[in-house]
Amino acid sequence: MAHRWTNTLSAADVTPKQAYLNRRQIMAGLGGMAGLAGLGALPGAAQAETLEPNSWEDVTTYCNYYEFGTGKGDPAKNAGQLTTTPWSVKIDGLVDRPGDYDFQKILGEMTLEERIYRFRCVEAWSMVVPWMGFELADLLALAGVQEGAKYVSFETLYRPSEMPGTAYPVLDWPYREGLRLDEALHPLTLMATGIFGKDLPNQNGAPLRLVVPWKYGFKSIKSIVRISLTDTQPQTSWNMANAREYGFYSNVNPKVSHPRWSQATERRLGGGLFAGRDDTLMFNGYEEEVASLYDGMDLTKHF
Ligand SMILES: Nc1nc2c(c(=O)[nH]1)N[C@H]1C(S)=C(S)[C@@H](COP(=O)(O)O)O[C@H]1N2
Ligand SMILES: [Mo]
Repeated sequence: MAHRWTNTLSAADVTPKQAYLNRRQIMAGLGGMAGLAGLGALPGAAQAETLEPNSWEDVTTYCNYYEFGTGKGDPAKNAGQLTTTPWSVKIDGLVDRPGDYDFQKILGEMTLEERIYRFRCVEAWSMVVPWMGFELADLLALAGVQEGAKYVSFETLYRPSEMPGTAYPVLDWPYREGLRLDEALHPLTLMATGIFGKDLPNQNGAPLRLVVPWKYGFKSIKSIVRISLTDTQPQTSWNMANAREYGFYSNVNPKVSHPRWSQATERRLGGGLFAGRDDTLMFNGYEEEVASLYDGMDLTKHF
């Protein structure tokens, strides 16, 4: 019987892990020639070949989740108090079946195999994370995307009683993000529900958060309670806070510098003292998969 969560793609088809590893290996090979000159590059290159996931410790203690404070260690300290059951996600706007979707029920109907694994890296500190989750496209299919929809907007829970960071106006709460519909429907776009085969820790965005592997980390909105299909480009928290520094698209693009720093290289978190900086890859290494989404667009304007 066809299950509505059945993924027609096998993990091998959709997980660019293999392709990603190959690409990194090639990069390491190329870099290795020049890199041998500098001793510091050696451990970095060896690491790139295996691309081991970061440790549970790295992933769960070095976080960005401003609702729990702006320090990287704050979410791990403060997010424990967040209540994540029951959890419902309102899906509204240009959909056939708007409503409040019970997240635990949705998850209960999925087999473990349907919650596939993916990897990602994130902006200035980059991490390799074995995610569990399902395609955002699957969730949107439940609600039935209507003809005129062009964008998807997302909102995080706003619950001041459990979110001490929201007492400060660092961002205009609730946290908001958005994607163009074709980006949202891309099979790489993940609704993450777990890491390392376990449910998501609160600090990483329990019970469900977005992961867009070719974009900067801030697009990966956590603890989602609302998804709206719209025909106009949604507002996003970081763009609202500082439009000059944070655009709607937020694609990883080493050629476009952040106004205050270069983005041409990255250092993997947890790589150790001697880990060199790797060249940041266009679209975070997923160029082959996603570049066509931006054909004809000037990515220095649409950053
Ligand atoms: N609701 C919410 N989502 C958020 C953030 C946030 O502050 N609030 N920070 C973003 C940023 S800047 C990053 S880099 C990633 C970090 O995800 P991680 O802590 O799981 O590595 O979450 C993103 N999602
Ligand atoms: Mo970030």
